[in-house]
Amino acid sequence: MATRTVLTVPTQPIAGQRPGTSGLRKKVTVFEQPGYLENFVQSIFDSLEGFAGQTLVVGGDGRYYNDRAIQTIVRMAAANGFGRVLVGQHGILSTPAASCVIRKHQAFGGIILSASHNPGGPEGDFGIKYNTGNGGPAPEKITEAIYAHTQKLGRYLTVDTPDIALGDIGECEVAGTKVIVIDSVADHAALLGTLFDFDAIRALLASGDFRLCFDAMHAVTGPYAHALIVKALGAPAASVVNGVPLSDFGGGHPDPNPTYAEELIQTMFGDDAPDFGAASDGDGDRNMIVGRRFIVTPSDSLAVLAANAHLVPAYAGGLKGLARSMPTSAAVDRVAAALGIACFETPTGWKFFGNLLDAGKITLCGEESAGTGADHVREKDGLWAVLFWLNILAVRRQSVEAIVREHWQRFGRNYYSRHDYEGVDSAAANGLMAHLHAQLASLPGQTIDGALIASADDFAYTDPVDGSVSTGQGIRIGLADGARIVFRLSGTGTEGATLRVYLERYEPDATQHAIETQQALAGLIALADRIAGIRERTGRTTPTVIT
Ligand code: VG1
Ligand code: CO
Repeated sequence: MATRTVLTVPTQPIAGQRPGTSGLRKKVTVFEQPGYLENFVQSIFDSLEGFAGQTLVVGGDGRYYNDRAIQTIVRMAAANGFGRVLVGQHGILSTPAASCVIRKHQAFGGIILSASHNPGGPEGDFGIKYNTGNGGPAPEKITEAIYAHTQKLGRYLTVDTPDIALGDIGECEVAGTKVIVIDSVADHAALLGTLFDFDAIRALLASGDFRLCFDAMHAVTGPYAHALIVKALGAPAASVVNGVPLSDFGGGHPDPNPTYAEELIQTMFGDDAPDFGAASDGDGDRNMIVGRRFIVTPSDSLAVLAANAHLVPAYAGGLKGLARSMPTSAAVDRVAAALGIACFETPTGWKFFGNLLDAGKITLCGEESAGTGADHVREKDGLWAVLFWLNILAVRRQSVEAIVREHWQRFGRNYYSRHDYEGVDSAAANGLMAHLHAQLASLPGQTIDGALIASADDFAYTDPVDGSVSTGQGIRIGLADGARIVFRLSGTGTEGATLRVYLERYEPDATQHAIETQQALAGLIALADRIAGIRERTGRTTPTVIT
């Protein structure tokens, strides 16, 4: 092996490098500042122990700055003594694929470059996060250690070597470290192939009376969707739209919700709508499921998957348990109760599912933000959810809408909506949260506009596996009739603050299941404003996005 000529570059701490809900996300222009990326990467390495000679996985969602960042990280990984670096071809690895690759190749960990659903391009956002050897996002203990290190580091290590050829699958050497450019799709596609009944899905697609549309939103899932939906399952190539990853996502906002995935919604509500529609986000970990003229709420989707898991080969033997993030609707709790298994309630962010999955306490989990996943990897997995739905549809041969309506009939309906107020003045948003905090003790027992408030707290979570405690995870207000309002500030935004208001009301009566969601929640929406003073404090009369 060639000797490493490691360069020690002096640097200074940069303020504000604290990872949020899912890694460090900033404007590209911030990341392009000299030393910004290097400082953070060195802080990751300095916070870890025992990786000498081990494997690091590196890949991203292909957004602007992805390739340059990868070259920097490869040099720094070599300088810091990793033995091997696995990089996705063209720098591409969806978040679930990266998780799969880390696990399959027994890597020490991985660095994923993505700002997920945030817009890309030179004026857009960039992001970086570290995943541990289980393939999952680093827990808070590690992200906090990384942040602490960014505030004191004085140097970073790199080597002076040429760029590697990201387009060519194969092996090369960077200052004594083996760098392998791998197929971005193969490992993940092979893993998904072991979970679902591909024959049944193939038969459904070949039956002639089923059509689907998958919108990759010009983000990372295009190549994955082609490999799985078109090549492996035999759907026509035109079933995948916007399937070529672009560094600015075609100017779009790769967030699979009815507002930003407008094109898919138009297709699915059009005259010649296909039977099944789906979209994924920037880094491929989220999913939106749409039936013909029928949108499936992510919280309902999780519940439907859990209730139908016995139809899928990988889960036919039973589920160990279920989990959802706190703001996610309780629809899945009812399924867990019916199955007689545990249902855990975690803070927002996939990192909180990792211990439960590792400990074998849960099999499926999900979030209201359109993330669903299972124990096959340690990230949420967009295409996994799509294949799961296709598997169910192939067995049940009913429409998406019929399946969801039957589900409500059996379990009752959790009317649910999230209202996002994006780009709110940070001081105003913090003021609103402080105002809520100040009311926590006095709210229970009060009747406001006819609604009796039963509970009010700031959600704290004690991890049942390692006992770690996470506080300040969102304000919950529970009404005596079981309805619920949750307020939290986003931890993924890069401009001002984003206030998220989550609204939920349970309706057991099947004759009341056809109400339009916003109408069904109108009383709660008004109550949320009354308690938090949203309009008055943010100056907004309507949310930016309603999902
Ligand atoms: C949002 C979602 C959360 C999700 C996170 C990362 O976080 O609400 O459920 O885990 O994004 O998803 P926040 O803090 O903005 O509410 V992704 O697809 O951006 O990796
Ligand atoms: Co994502």
